[in-house]
Amino acid sequence: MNHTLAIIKPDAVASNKAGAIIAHLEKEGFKVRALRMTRLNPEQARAFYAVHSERPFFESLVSFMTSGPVIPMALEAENAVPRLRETIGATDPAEAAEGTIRALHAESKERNAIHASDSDENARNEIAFFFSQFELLGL
Ligand code: FUP
Repeated sequence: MNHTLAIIKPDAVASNKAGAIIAHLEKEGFKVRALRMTRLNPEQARAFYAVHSERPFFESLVSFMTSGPVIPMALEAENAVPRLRETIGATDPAEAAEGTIRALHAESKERNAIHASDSDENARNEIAFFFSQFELLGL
């Protein structure tokens, strides 16, 4: 078993899709091991997406990610990282495979409902970004 981080983004929380998305993840075999609702401030959003800081969409992404509450979750499954990437679909919902979370729930390339870690190393760092060692006991 291993772990990955998902974040239900502000668009999906605001449109009451959080329950459907968590149910979708559980149905796909992911176990929710840690979860909270929080609202990022700009400094936190910039730190989380630091790898994209030179990209033209960065400030818009920070503005979107701070626009309302988000729900980060540590998820457990076999091959958790690639499996979650497959379950959420491509960044742009227009290109996301049928039945994926982004195909079902995302509005646009920016307002795309959910984040998923893209490597085991990033998953470890991103889980530690949101959850304390205490909250992760047993994980
Ligand atoms: P993903 O890993 O699928 O979330 O995609 P990326 O890491 O490439 O991008 C991270 C986030 O930046 C996306 F979820 C949405 C945002 N983004 C844009 O707003 N515009 C783009 O052209 C690309 C990404």
